[in-house]
Amino acid sequence: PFLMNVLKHPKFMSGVVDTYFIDENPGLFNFEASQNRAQKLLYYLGEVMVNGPQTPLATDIRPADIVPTVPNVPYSPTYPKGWRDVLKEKGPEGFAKAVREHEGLLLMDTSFRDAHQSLLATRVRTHDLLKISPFVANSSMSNLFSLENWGGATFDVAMRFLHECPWERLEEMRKLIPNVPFQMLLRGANAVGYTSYPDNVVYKFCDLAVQSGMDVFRVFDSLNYLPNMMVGMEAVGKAGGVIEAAMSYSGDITNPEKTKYTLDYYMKLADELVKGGTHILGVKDMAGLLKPQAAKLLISSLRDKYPEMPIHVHTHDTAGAGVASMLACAQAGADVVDVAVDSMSGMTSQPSMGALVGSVERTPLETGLNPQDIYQYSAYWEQCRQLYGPFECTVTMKSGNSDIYENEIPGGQYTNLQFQAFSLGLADQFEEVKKMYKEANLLLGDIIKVTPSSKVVGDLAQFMVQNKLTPQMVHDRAEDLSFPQSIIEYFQGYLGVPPGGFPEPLRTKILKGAPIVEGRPGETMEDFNFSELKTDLEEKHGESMNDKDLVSAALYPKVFDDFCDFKRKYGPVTHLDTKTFLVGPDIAHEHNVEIERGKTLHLKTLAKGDLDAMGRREVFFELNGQLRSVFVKDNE
Ligand code: 3PY
Ligand code: ZN
Repeated sequence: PFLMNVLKHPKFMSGVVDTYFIDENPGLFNFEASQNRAQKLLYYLGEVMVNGPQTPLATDIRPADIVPTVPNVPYSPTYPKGWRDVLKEKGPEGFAKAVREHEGLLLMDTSFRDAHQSLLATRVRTHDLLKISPFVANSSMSNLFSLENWGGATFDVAMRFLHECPWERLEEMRKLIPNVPFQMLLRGANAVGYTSYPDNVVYKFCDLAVQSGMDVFRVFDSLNYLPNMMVGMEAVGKAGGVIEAAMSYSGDITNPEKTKYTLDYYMKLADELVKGGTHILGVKDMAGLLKPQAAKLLISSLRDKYPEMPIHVHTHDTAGAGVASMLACAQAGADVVDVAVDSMSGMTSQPSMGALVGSVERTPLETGLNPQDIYQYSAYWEQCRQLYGPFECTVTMKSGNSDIYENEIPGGQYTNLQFQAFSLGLADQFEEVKKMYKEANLLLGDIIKVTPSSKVVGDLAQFMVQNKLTPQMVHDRAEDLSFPQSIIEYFQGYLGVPPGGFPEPLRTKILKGAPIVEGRPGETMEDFNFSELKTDLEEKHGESMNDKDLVSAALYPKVFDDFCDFKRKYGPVTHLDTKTFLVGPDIAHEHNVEIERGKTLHLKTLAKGDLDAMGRREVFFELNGQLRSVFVKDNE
């Protein structure tokens, strides 16, 4: 095989080789690696065929037999200029200024992140994202303010369930979309995790994210706790990214009975974020509570006070008022609002791109997005979505739900809680959990609810339903109940401090003398030791680890270890098409797997053998015309 590689090498064929030829072309030795990778993939496919899906499926719907049609884009040697060109030319401050000066309404498309986090359990794979990426770069989608494509739950889910590297996803998308800014969701001092990390982890994460192609960072904290937000903001700023500090919206500023999260509260918080150096002011309405009237009041007040500050608003369409609210924001002076492409919009996702674009057509707020492009883009996503039937929220969710105005459950969590209850056959229990969610929130101090604080509220609500506890009983019996760990940690101060502080005497009763973290949790944490981690990981996995691997491991130690073990065993499963990845190939099915550019495996699945004396089955394939087989232990 080495000789074959040499003979096919273009430089060798052209005759211009000297004695350094081999040294300069280490790729000549790649034949072993690729054969190895092919064999590992066969082993993966065999495993799925013998023992079933290797990633847990949530519904009975099978992935559709469909190859989503990628819309054609006219070939052009250059990309249309987009907002990323402005960012590269002018830097974050100049970019913010240009956004503010722009006349029409700008849109962020969440289809690559929040939309599928909300509707498909964050399961959309790099494979399907990359296919539609050239269309985003070359169509009128290139006029988007940004494409939200990273952060939030995607980092964790990519490794844990999709067995792919989140950094590679980002870098691959960047290669295909050089002109549209990428945006991510950063959970402040929690980075892309569920708890506080030492500051140097957050700094390194942001630095590497910018190096890998990230542009705009929406920084929030799940309690709107300013010191936590500041760490994220500083880390982004230092890395050279665009800081979008976002206030998480709760309550209803137009309701005089709601006295905690008032217009005054948000104006003061905005002041701190502006003083703290944000480039863009974000309003993050994670539960879809920002009704049009409140949107008008909040955004126009911010607009008046900060005439030069770009304002970017995020919402979820859970109740069904998303388009109306985003329109109200735009009319009140927001520069950018969030939408998801039509077929990935609505319900707990973002409001519809096509609906909003249509609503402002031929007005001064015109978006620059061509409806014809939206239809094609949406058609791709509609087909793609069929591949993810096993994670489809519409198995249980059939419509919008305005009860979020009462319970304030964030979009992504609403889907999860409903799913959990329905899949346990406890549809009625969902109604109970929602009611208790409201009570749990009040017990915890009427807090901001978004990852990870929303998990604390959800855990307490479920705990109360399971143990048939009323709020009064929680108060009375707090010292004797064994609360879920998340609740104890919240009261210990591991997430930071909620507005108005922790409720007493409940805190003292629940903690029973457990230690308390004062102030910002990261402040008292020792720097994370990356060089020690490197040595440990390299020893454990027998391969060299780069900085991105180290950050993945610092954020998610166990998930990262499992990811490495999986990759070593099964190879680059990210190259498999989604149906094959999830449920394996059918017998006689033929397909191509491009394991690297220009290197394609032609695979045909032939047969699955009988159980042998050792409890194994032999699975037969044709790989590039040659018969191959793997033995897989049957776990039945
Ligand atoms: C996340 O933190 O992942 C969110 O989407 C919060 O809204
Ligand atoms: Zn969201």
